Amino acid sequence: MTTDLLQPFKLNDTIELQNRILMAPLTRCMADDNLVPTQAMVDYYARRAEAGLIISEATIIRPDAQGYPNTPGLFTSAQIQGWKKVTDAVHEQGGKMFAQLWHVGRVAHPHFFDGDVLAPSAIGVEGSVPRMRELTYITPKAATTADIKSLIADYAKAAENALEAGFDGVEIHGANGYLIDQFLHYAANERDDEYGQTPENMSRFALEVVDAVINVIGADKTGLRLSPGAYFNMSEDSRDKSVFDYLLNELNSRSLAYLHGGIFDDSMRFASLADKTTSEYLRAAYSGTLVGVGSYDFDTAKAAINANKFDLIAIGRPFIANPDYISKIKNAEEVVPYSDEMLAELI
Ligand code: FNR
Ligand code: 8K6
Repeated sequence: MTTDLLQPFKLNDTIELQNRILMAPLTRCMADDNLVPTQAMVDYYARRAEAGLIISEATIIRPDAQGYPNTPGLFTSAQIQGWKKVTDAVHEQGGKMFAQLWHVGRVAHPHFFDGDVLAPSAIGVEGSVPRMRELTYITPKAATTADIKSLIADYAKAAENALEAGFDGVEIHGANGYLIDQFLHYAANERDDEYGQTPENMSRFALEVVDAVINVIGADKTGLRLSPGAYFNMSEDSRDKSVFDYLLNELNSRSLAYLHGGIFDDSMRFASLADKTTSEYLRAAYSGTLVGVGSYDFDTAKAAINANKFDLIAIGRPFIANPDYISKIKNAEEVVPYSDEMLAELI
């Protein structure tokens, strides 16, 4: 029997999705200067409510989490109220939406806030903030144990704020070279305390964030994104797989809503993952619901799900180009190809 991606999917006892096609988290840098979602963002997300689940663009948990201009937040009451308008509009159209909780760690820039740039270790990245080339990245401060405790508490607070803002749950952004991922990779983590050096220690921050969020909103409302194939602002290290092996084994006992791979092209194979693709590696190591992503279209996603490579598909760029992506799939209409110029406005 073949799986129909357009039929409902039960994520768990509390959440049922209207189909298996998720809108991937997509940073658009369009919040107002107080990092509050705008009416244009309300309309943009509402137009995509036919997705099985919308995952919001990455949303910062506190001021020092920011590394790009006008990325929305979830730490002030104005931001919570702004997101409430978005989630109300999505719910009115019959959709569901999770907030992606974000801290960029060492790719934060003090241009955006007062205070230190925090990271696992004082190892900077080359380069500068995209589209703001004058903002060169600085060497971060290695987070103290007290900093780490406050970061964990702020992820939990942001999760609580997300529910207050009407989200159906959250996706913890543990991927793409940002804070949580920095702890998980040897290239960014040279700590010699209980957060570094061994797979168990390097997984500790990720697991403490996951457990703190679960504690506040429940595992059924908590998803996690991971990108074991290090590729963005990070270099590959053959020891990284042992960290993810440990982490995924621990996650197997957490009953998360889902685990989501983070990758732009899921046909890429990683030497550090025993030559597997992101989804192949995650499928083998993780026993819960897996979301695949990365340069899929409807047909390739359907084939992958029917081959049991993952359970749900997240679609990113095609959703930028096609607000009515799901209708087009249902009606077998042609999908408009994505191009980078489309990032200039929200359609
Ligand atoms: C992204 N991606 C991304 N990922 C994430 O976890 N949080 C984010 O905020 C963003 N932002 C973002 C912005 C833009 C403009 C792009 C193109 C991508 C990655 C995205 O979620 C997805 O993994 C990739 O786009 C691959 O999927 P598609 O586009 O091939 O379906
Ligand atoms: C100031 C105008 C802003 C216009 C939108 C910009 C979108 C920027 C996207 C940044 C993205 C982050 C995620 C990405 C990973 C890329 C990896 C190769």
